[in-house]
Parts: sequence; C-alpha cells; structure tokens
Amino acid sequence: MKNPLVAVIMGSDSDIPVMEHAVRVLEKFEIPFEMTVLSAHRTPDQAAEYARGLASRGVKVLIAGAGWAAHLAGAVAAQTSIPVIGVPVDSSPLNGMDSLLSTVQMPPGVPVAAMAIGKGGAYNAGVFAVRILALLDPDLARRYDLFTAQTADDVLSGSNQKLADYMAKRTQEKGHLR
Ligand code: RP5
Repeated sequence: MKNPLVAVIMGSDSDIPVMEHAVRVLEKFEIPFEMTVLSAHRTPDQAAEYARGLASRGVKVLIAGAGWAAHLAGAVAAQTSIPVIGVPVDSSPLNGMDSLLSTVQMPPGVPVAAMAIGKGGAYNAGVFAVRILALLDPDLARRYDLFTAQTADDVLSGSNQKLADYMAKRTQEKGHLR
C-alpha cells in the first residue's frame, strides 16, 4: 500500500456514515489515504501525538470530522503545519450547529478550513483535499478538471433531462384531468 497523502480522522466510529463521503472522493481520484478514530476529548494525548507525526510521514492534508462540541479539527491543527479540513458532523440534538461553530471559530493563527455540516461537507472535504494535492500534481489537476466538467455536464444534461421528463409527465397528467 502506498504511503497515505491524506489522513482522515473522526471523533467516533458513529461518524463513519458521514465521513465515508470524504473517503469516496479520495477513492475516486485514487489518492492513498488512512482513516483513524481519535477524539479531542476522549483521547486527547493520542490525537495530538498522531497529528504531530503526520508531516514526517509524508501526509499532506488532514481531514477531521467530529460532532457535538467538535474541537477535533482545531486541536489537531494546533499540532501540525499541514492544512486541516474540518467537517462538522450532525450527530447532536443541535443537528451540527454546535459542531459547525466549534470547527469554524478558530482563533487567529490556527486556521481550519471548515466545510458544511454533514455528508455534503464531508464530500467537499474530499474534493478540497484533491484541489490542494492537485497544486503540485499536473496529472491530478487534469483529472480534477475532468471531474469539474462532468459535474457541469450532470447539471446541464442530466438534471435538465430529468426536469424535461417531469414537465412532460405533468402535462400528460393535466390532459387526463380535462
Ligand atoms: C463526538 O461525539 C463524535 O465525533 C461524535 O460525532 C459524537 C458522538 O460520539 P459517540 O457518543 O457516538 O461515540 O465526539
């Protein structure tokens, strides 16, 4: 197995259904990664030690997802110089608003690139990691451009075809009512 370029950590195994959306993107682009459960509150020493060792192992980007008072991304950002992408997980009764604020409100000097709450944010964390890695990898940059073009095509042809089908069905239904 190749050395991981991206490390994905999460506060609990209960975050897997959200954080797997980041991993799917990394897999799509064939980026070597590793996944670990580490908590800012339950395993603070291990989380710090893990973050401190990332750069020397060649890891370029760290994605950290957590719920409730989600200090994981910020706590590890304080321990490493590689870019940290934070994903607020919607696991608490506040539906992730608590995680969002805990992740995004970093004090000046210790940045975390905070994504949206939940699965969409995890997906974007994967995409953002690809964009960072593509800066120094022309082949990855080319594949990223293809991905962007495909995303546009999905909207222009795929979504608009679905809309046309929907409108045709409605017109047909209205005809039956007359
Ligand atoms: C956070 O608390 C985790 O990231 C998770 O989202 C949440 C709940 O954890 P469990 O009680 O399910 O382990 O630290």
